[in-house]
Amino acid sequence: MSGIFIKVLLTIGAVGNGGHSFEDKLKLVNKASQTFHRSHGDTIRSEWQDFVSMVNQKFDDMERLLAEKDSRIKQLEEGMAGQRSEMKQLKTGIASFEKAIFQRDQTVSELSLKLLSNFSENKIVDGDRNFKHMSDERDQVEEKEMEILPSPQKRVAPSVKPAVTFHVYLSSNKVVTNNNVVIYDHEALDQGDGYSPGVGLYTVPESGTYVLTWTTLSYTHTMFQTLLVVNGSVSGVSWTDSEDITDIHQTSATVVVCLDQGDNVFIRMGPTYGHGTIISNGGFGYSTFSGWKLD
Ligand SMILES: [Ca+2]
Repeated sequence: MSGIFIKVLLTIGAVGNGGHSFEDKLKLVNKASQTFHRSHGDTIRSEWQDFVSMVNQKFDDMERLLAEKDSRIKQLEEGMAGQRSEMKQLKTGIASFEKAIFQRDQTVSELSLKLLSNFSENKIVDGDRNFKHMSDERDQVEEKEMEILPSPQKRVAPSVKPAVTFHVYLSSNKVVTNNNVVIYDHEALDQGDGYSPGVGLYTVPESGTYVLTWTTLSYTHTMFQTLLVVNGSVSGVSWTDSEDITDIHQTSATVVVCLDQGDNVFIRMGPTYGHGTIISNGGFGYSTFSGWKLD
């Protein structure tokens, strides 16, 4: 409507026509307004009615939309209420199911215990019968094996050759001096018959790698060296020292050496000081010489 009115004003020249007083302009505007209303009154009413109709339509549409929204919200609320109810029922169902599982587990445990108990009781009773059954089966298998064999053969355990080894010791204390051969006079073990207790010499019965070890105890205020001699050469050395104290000291030495059959091995004294007494008895300990062949 205002667009049409301005168009009328522009048409009659009331606006923008310089040179007129304010009263003249006001008169011109009133005149233009009257002219406008006379010529456009029906148009304004029609446009106003259209406008009112449009607004009413908008209100109707909004009310309808609101009603639809309300209906939708109500449906959603009802749906949520239904879901809450279903969830509650499900929780109740799960609780019942868990209780049933727990009861079943208890039953299974009780049955397992009973079964285990019965099995333990019957095991002893059935033991002899089972053993007899197994024994009968084994006898049948052996009888079949015997039938397969061309002639009865006696099973003989393979003979085990004793390992070459020796272990000898002094049967009592021994006073020694430099370079004396230590004659271990008691043979505890001599598989291979290599050791001669009369002279203290070990003659290697078989070629191979040997572990040789000797243990010596020195009397108080005594110290000495003991030597492992192989074919006249020193192959091992041990030092036993209790010279400065009133104790008995024990030392051991170990040598691994490759030996040929017939080699000569013995223990000989090196430098010896003090009493020169080798201790060997059950009260303190035995001085020993041992060896064994590695397969
Ligand atoms: Ca011997």
